[in-house]
Amino acid sequence: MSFTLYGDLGSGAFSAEAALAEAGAPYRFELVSLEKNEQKQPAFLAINPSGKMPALRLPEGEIITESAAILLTLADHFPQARLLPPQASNDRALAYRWLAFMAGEIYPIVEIVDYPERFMPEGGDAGAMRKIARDRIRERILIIERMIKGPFLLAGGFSILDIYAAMFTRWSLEPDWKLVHIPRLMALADAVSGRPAIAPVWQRHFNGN
Ligand SMILES: N[C@@H](CCC(=O)N[C@@H](CS)C(=O)NCC(=O)O)C(=O)O
Repeated sequence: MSFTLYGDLGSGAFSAEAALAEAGAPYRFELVSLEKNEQKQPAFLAINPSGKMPALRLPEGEIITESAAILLTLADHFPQARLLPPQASNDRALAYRWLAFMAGEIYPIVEIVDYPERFMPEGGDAGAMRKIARDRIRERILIIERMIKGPFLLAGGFSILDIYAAMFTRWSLEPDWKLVHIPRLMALADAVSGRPAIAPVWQRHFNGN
């Protein structure tokens, strides 16, 4: 029995697919085109009423949405893949902390960058709104940058946190800014994208960038 992942390339579906690949899980990728706005069509709204990707259908049939919930679910399903540190460890608590931070404090602002018109009155200045959103994302990404001590976010090594953090380095940030301000996060993204199981997934989603 296999998982079905719904999403587009270059979207949050990357994080779910990278975790599936890292766990060696059987899955099928069902393309939902952002360009064609398919996430807002009835077929996909029946899967996720909020019209957002990724969505993951478990082998048992249940649908899970919200990228952080998907990553945690996959870590539970595949304990041998060690996608999370041991239960009740210090690192496990930190994993929850930073996963919640990225999901709650950074990811929602990506929607403002992508669709500023959703957040302002008609005729408003979308460019100005997008700029403010980008500034907030940069501030919050810098918080992640500062807490990286080793190659990965947690002292104990690679986890789903790294997959998630690496994904945010591909969105909304200018190349020059990234080089100067988030060298540790960029090195972390290189380490994630170079993992044997994730490398082909990264290539498909981000064309190797
Ligand atoms: N809370 C959701 C946010 C997902 C999200 O915003 N996904 C984007 C793609 S990266 C999306 O589907 N955007 C389409 C839209 O908002 O219309 C999660 O964590 O998975």
